[in-house]
Amino acid sequence: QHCILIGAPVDSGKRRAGCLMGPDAFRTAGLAAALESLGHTVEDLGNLTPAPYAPDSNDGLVFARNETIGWTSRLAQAAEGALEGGLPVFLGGDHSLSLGSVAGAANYAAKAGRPLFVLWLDAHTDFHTPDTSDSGNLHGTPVGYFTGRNGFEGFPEVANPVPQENVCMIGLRSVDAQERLALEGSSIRTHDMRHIDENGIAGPLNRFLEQVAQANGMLHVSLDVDFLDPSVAPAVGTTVPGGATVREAHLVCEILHDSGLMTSLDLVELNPFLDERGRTAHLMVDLCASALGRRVFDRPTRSYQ
Ligand code: DIR
Ligand code: MN
Ligand code: MN
Ligand code: MN
Repeated sequence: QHCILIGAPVDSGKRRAGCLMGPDAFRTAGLAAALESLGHTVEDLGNLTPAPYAPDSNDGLVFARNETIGWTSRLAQAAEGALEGGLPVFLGGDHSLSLGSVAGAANYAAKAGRPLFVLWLDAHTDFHTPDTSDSGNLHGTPVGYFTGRNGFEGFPEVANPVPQENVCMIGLRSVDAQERLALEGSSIRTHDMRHIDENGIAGPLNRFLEQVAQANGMLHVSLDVDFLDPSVAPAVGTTVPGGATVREAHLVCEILHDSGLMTSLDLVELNPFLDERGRTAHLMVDLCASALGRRVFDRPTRSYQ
């Protein structure tokens, strides 16, 4: 495959800074070389900048709204364009980058006459709107945005909202009250950590992938660092104990590769400022490699401890 790395140093989606260093941490951890060693060609588009935006006053609850609007339009454009040429891998940046990456992928899918599906690997559901958010941090809103919820006035129009039944979330263990309410009335598929504990992670994933295959869908995968347990992935601002293990996460990625269905990928919320000697960055790179074909026996021997 032709992998297109797109640096998205988005740091406007929450107040704690650091995700802007994510793209270079992924590069330093050897992402391009890992993908090339699997036989892929890799093109690195460098880091994007947001479209021009009005300065943010930050006197209301919502943080850095205009900057996030600038990123959203730039990233939607970039996603739509890159999908013409290969498999875009967005190097975040915080999760607000997915307002743009998913909206752009949906525009591309609509042009191609195929439905878009989204796999959300996250401790959180990110189903807020700017009106329901308790934190005012827009990294909690991408799923709300690309499924077409109201409340995103001033953001680029979502031309092709992703149908709720095409969204599958795995890894959940931190859902705000307002998100829970909205999800109860939605057809988004949610799999919380208890479900994974009791049934394993492969079942719900395989059922979702069958649905994607049957519809000849495109599949955007959004991997938030906090999907992983903080004991193995500490470099994220919103750690939540009880997350996916290293093997659960690799299995998801290995199954994704075997399915051949993934058409775009976000690696988000890595905050290198909080990392321990690149440990989280390396794990994310290894997971990306698994999603692109690395098998257990191909893996370089590396200790995370
Ligand atoms: C929280 C945190 N639900 C919020 N969201 C995060 O700010 O709305 N998403 N960390 O990944
Ligand atoms: Mn998230
Ligand atoms: Mn999260
Ligand atoms: Mn392959």
